[in-house]
Amino acid sequence: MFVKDETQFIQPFGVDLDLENGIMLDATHRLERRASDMLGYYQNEEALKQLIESEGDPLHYEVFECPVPEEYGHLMYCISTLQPGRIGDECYMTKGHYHTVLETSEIYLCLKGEGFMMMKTPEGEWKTEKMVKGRMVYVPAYWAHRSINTGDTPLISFCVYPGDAGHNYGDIIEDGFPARVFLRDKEIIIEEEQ
Ligand code: S6P
Ligand code: ZN
Repeated sequence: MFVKDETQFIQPFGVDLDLENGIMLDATHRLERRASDMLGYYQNEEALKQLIESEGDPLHYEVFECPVPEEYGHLMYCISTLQPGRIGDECYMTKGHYHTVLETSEIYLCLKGEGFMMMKTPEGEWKTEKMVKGRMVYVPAYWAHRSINTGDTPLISFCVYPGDAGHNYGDIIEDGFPARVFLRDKEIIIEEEQ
């Protein structure tokens, strides 16, 4: 048999995407992150708590996925839709993660909106790449990544990454990223952490 143990044999399939609204129509998994899931991530925790109280814990971002074996040889893919807004004056962002298998990369194709991909290595080197409709960002192996929405519409991306990559959030909760993105007087400011 030509099939190897570490990679299941599955049938080919197609998926319909609503590129305008950032929805994967046949998605079987929809992961939702609300404002309360972001406690501990923003500089101004008080502003986040106020938002949760005054607006009833609004949606922050969502990820649509289809089930593909999470193993070597397969490709995971998803649509990630990050709402626009500010916590204090810090732009809405995703939690951010390393891949559990550090030596795995990812492609983000921005379908709508604008913002940045913030990336960092375990050694503290960091980099931002502009995300805007039609631009693709290559997140290389070893780089943790977080999307940040600097616009006033949802930031929608299509992502593809190796099936066995996995997600490591713990290291980001502990160390954060070396820089944050703010919008002050309509100006985007990328500020390094002290
Ligand atoms: C997975 C990929 C995306 C993110 C999604 C949510 O490797 O990078 O699907 O999971 O954008 O972001 P986060 O930081 O909460 O995982
Ligand atoms: Zn990833």
